[in-house]
Amino acid sequence: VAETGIDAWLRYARVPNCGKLRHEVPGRIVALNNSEASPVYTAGQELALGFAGILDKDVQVSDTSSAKHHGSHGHSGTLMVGTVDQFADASMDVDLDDDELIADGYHISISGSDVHIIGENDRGALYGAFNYLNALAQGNVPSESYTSNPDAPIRWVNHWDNLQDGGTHGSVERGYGGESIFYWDGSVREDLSRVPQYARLLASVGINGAIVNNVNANESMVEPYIVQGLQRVADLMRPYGVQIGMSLNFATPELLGVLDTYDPLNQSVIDFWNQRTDMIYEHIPDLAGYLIKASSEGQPGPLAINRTLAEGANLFAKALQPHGGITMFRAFVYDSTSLNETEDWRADRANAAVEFFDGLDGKFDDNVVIQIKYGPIDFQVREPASPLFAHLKNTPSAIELQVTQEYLGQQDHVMYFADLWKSVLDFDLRVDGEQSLVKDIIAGRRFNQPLGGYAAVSGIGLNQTWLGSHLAMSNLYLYGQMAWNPDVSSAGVIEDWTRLTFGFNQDVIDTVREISLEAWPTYENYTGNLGIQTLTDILNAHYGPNPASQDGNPWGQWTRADTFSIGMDRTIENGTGFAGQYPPEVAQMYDNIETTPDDLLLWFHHVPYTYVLNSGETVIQHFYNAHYAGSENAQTFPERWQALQGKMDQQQWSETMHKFVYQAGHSIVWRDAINNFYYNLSDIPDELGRVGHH
Ligand code: GCW
Repeated sequence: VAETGIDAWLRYARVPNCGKLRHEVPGRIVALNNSEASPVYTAGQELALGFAGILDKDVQVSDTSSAKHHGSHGHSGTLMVGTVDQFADASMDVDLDDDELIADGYHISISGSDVHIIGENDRGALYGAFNYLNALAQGNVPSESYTSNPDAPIRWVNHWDNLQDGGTHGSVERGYGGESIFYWDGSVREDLSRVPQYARLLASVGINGAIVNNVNANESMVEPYIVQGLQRVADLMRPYGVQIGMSLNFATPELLGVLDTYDPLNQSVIDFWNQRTDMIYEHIPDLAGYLIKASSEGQPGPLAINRTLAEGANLFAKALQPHGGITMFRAFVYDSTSLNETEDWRADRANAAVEFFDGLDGKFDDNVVIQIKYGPIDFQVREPASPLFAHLKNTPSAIELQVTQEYLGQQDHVMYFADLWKSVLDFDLRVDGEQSLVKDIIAGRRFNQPLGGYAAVSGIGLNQTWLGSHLAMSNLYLYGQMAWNPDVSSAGVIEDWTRLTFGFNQDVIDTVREISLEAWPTYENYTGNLGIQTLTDILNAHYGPNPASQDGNPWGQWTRADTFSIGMDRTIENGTGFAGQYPPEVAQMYDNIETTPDDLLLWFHHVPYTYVLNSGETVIQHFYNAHYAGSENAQTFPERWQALQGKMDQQQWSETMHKFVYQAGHSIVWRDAINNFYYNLSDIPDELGRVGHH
């Protein structure tokens, strides 16, 4: 089947108990908006598609005109979907059971055989329909009314897609699922058929925005021929409630040759951005906003011309303000050229974000949101929560996650991000001595911000699996679920996803859940332990073991490994001072080696290889043991997967099997490369005789 995977978790495959369920769902669907661009219309179509696939039940969708005449259709009932206002306009009772709806939220009201899916807005109605279908596709007909509201207003994906890449192809930076679905040969594709399929997946898990080009942005993005192409993208996503936004290059006016400056305080620069923004909104009236990477990794920005990051961000915010757009301004600001590891013990890239944003809290316009990577470095296998979340009390913030597995096996190693993301979202930063969970800060609850939320680098491409791996799609599903409700259970989400994607076989569900929950600790074990970071090649591919590449360059992802000792001393007195960027209680915990958890020991402290951990092992012995344990576990994946043959789609099974066999082998390469590297450096053999000589 050539298309296996395209529908991902939205296959609407027939459920085993469809004969029974068919009679428990309404026999009639009414969508209270018949405009094809409306998510409510989409909801009606989607419900009909779902009933046909899941239940083998053909149901026509009718619209508002017939809504009033519903009433007694015997036991067959009516499923009606629309917004609160549309229900009222159709003279229907809007019974929310006293629950409150916020933007994008929905209430599903079940009374007898009638079902009302009531969205606070059009998008909310569509989310309610998808939620109802999610239950059906897992063999359950919802029998009680319920309400669901999103935890945070911003739930976006980011695309690092390039207009072109040397040749004609639109490539995806850190993408492992093929070419861009948006671009080709320096322009927007003619054939955008994958775009609505993708938007459908996004909508089904509550994602409401998509930045459609790389943060390392091309200045052509604001040229009319690109904007016209993006209008087509926006038109295809709008029926799914996904608003598009764009990344911009800070130096655009200069790079396009229109002006000889990009100074955010210069009136011609301000006029340039106002005019381009007005032009963009003529084509895309619901543009979500802009995403800006500035003054980082060689990208132009305000710092080079002595303007502040706030002045830079506000330039775009002011242009967007009349249109209701948002500026997402990235906190990933650091100088990748001047850090010197050997000469400066206190130099530390991890310090950059808090230092660069120092004094700026409250200086941003109301429609600026600071987008912060989950950790202070860069999507490593384990990082402490970025301390910047604790510093922005008067500025909304969003967390930046990666669905694409840049440092985490690039879709060739299995990964399931739930517990990694929770390790940051659930972390208590103790701002002002009070509970300050990262998830509460970004949702706007902790500091009373109207904006905030989630962004994830998606990485999908033209590959029929989207991400280059069937299992990797669980992370896109998970991302939407967690941005909607960060308290979802890691195990529950993967079970749902597996049922929806692979079917009802209990062995399949159990094995996918078990392997997925083991994936992160397994990978951490054979790549980088104790907070030393993912010991991958950081100079180029970010793939495969290369511990030597971390040190001796200005990128600042250092381990400071020598013949006796290892780790970044980030303590306050003797080290880089990074620990001191946290509020006092957390700073104290990390500053003190006794209270630093083992899994972040080398993130915060520089110790001899013989240092004894809380676990009782030495650092070096932990390295050896963990690498063996991780690799050993990865080597169980192929045989555990083997047992599922015939219990799920054959193509998906075999493509996944291929990945597991590869991973099992590559985990041995990782194990031996890392263990030998540290043995050669330290000359301390493995107590169990596996590494070095006795
Ligand atoms: O870690 C780096 C990635 C770059 C990326 C950058 C960023 C888009 O390796 O590929 O650039 O982070 O997040 O800006």
